[in-house]
Amino acid sequence: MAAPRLPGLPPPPLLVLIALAAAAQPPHQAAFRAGHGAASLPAAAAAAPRRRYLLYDVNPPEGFNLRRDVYIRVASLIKTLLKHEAWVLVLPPWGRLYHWQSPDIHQIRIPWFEFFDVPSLSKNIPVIEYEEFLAESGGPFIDQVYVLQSYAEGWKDGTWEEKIDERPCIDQLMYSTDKHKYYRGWFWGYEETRGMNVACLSVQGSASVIAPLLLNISARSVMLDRAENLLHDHYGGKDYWNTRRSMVFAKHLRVVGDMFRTNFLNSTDEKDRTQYSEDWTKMKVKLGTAIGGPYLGAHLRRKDFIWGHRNDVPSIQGAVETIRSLLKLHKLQRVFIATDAVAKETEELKRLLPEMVRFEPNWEELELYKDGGIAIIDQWICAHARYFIGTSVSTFSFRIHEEREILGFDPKTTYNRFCGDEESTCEQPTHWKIVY
Ligand SMILES: Nc1nc2c(ncn2[C@@H]2O[C@H](COP(=O)(O)OP(=O)(O)OP(=O)(O)O)[C@@H](O)[C@H]2O)c(=O)[nH]1
Ligand SMILES: [Mg+2]
Repeated sequence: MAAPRLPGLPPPPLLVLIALAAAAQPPHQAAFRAGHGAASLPAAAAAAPRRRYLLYDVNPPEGFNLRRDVYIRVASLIKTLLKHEAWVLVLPPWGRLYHWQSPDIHQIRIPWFEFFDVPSLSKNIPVIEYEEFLAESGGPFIDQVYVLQSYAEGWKDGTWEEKIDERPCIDQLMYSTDKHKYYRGWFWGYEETRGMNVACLSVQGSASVIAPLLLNISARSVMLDRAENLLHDHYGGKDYWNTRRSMVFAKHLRVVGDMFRTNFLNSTDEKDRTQYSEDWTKMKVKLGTAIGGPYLGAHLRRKDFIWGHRNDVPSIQGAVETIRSLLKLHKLQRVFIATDAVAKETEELKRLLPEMVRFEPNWEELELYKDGGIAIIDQWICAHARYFIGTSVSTFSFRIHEEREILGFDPKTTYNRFCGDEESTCEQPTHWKIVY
């Protein structure tokens, strides 16, 4: 079942545009326009224009920051679908992430608003939380689940082409049927959720390659599992950046980071010449405007990176030497360190670098913000430093680069990374310019 190519799709019919406009309005307004008294229908049903739902999930071992990248890819798919039909993206609840290992705190079924500002996301594409989907769509049922996979045979003749085909599942299916023939699976920790149909799709290409297929089937709710198999429609393009800029961190986390900057790093937006708008669509800061707080920001990715990237990740000692020389070069007294290092390593860090500053949550803060929130606070503080240095090929560091680009830092102060102790070339990260 080879899907037709996108350019062949018909233009969006008028009715669809009207439905789209209704979908973009606050639910109660849309209901009134549709001629219903709000009281005459259950609230959720009244709120629901006939829009279709796109859900997705990512390979379990993938971390928080790659997942943020996958969101950007899926958002561009939604933008393509919206040219033809009213679709909404259902935000996949966070949880059970490999790195989120703090014991005794509840870390599944976490809605997006705990980490991101959902109204900001909505200024880019229509989104709803999973629980809103449950209420609006009439229950924990997903009409069609597609598990994305690559092609068993790899690239044919070594030539790259974008394609998508329903194929037998290559890996063992992570869904099984219950006695009513419904499919059961992880579904972000929502046990009661059921899939009505599950199939595997081999895919090779950018996110929108799947659009024609989605527009051709009748399932109202479609979940793409293993969505990381989709590539970016246009990495670094305007759509990419619009989506990235819309991924504003939740305000409560930014506030905690800002308080920490003020109290421990002598850093405020005024002093640092940070131009910030709560409305990301109004932010377009000239590079070099922001000077950042009087501290060095360093992201030291440890754990699996120590053995996974043996050549380009420094020893603790090597990192401290680099930090010392950067402090001297930039005439800074303070260094803020974001790291996932284990206790033994942070003790060594403290011994070698007694003046370092870290955000160390107490148990209540950890329970409140969770591992994901603490990571965001770390990223936010690094994003406001006079000079930043990150870890080679860490998506955690990449997300800090982007944040600093949005804030308007001179690229020289952003695209830097630690070198491995024995590394000779030590290529520095690429500067990705925002396209507004
Ligand atoms: N609080 C905090 N957590 C961190 C830090 N560095 C890593 N982590 C945790 O470890 C996870 C890193 O995993 P990813 O988000 O996959 O990013 P990455 O592992 O650096 O990059 P890739 O695996 O290459 O995509 C984060 O989501 C955090 O949970 C840090 O400096 N501070
Ligand atoms: Mg990772």
